[in-house]
Amino acid sequence: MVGLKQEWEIEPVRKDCVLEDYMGAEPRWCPGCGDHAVLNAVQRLARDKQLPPEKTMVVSGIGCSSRFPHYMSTYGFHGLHGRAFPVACGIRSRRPDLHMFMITGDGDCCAIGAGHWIHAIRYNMDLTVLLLDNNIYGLTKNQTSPTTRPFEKSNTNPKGSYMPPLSPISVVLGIANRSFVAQTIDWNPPHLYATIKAAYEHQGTSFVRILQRCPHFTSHIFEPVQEDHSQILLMDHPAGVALDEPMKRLFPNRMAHDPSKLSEARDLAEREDCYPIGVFYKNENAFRYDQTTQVGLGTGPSEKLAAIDKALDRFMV
Ligand SMILES: Cc1ncc(C[n+]2csc(CCOP(=O)(O)OP(=O)(O)O)c2C)c(N)n1
Ligand code: SF4
Ligand SMILES: [Mg+2]
Repeated sequence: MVGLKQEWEIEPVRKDCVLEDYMGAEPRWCPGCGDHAVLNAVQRLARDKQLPPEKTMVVSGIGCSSRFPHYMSTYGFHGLHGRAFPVACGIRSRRPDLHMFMITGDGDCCAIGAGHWIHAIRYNMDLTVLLLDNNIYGLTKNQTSPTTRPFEKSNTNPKGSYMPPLSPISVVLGIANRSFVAQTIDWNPPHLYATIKAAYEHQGTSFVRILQRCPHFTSHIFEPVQEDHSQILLMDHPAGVALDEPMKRLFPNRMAHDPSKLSEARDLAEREDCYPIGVFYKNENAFRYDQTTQVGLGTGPSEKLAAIDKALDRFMV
């Protein structure tokens, strides 16, 4: 079914979709930018899940990462800076039939969009949210973001950032009704793919922070982590990200973490000696606001009029 109005609906002839069916415009990110890897993972997932392109929606704010919808051959909305969450929630509140991805950056989500971020996580609508965190404002050419580490120099802090960085994972774990919180890295395609897949399969708002390389401005930040696998802590649990043997061999630091344990998840999120990757927290039974906003979706014009009349009748004198 395609179209908002019933009389406009057409039924497309279904065929098997290949990767090219999800590829939009030629990506204009810098060579080596981690955004390319995330795009590849989302396109592969869409192909593997055979998501109908006309039923798939990618919403973003503004930033390098937020150019994402242009590069998908699906529906998309490249919105306003910091406003990806309200746009995505608005669409989801009326369209239960869509497969929805939301792309945001550390500036877009954690700075200007922070108010919307908090409430959207609490609404727990069915959205796969990918935060591409390169620790910097990339698009506007090198300004300190809320996740920039102390002493990192940028155009806004030429002598180095003064502030302790905000931990997006700790923030989300602290919000009421959060239901899926994970972290991954853009430079390990199997873990990136498996994390996005687990997020997509979760019913509710799945929040994934992706440590994202920005070779143009912050190459020195994740390059050492890429070289030294011991800086990664692999969270291992049957309810978390599916790990294969090569992944386990690559990352020697592993620990069992049950994603139903919130306080353990919070302790892990606060660790500064390593980057934990995998699922911190998952709750499949959290309240979903979209299930309330979607009530009455099939109501036709005459039924709506009758309902309004009935409501107004209560005020008759
Ligand atoms: C209301 C508003 N304020 C500021 C800007 C300028 N602006 C555009 S993108 C951006 C920061 C992008 O950083 P981030 O979200 O981390 O994305 P990245 O480019 O790093 O992927 C800013 C400040 C804007 N477009 N709109
Ligand atoms: S500036 Fe950084 S984030 Fe933006 S496209 Fe280039 S490498 Fe990617
Ligand atoms: Mg950024």
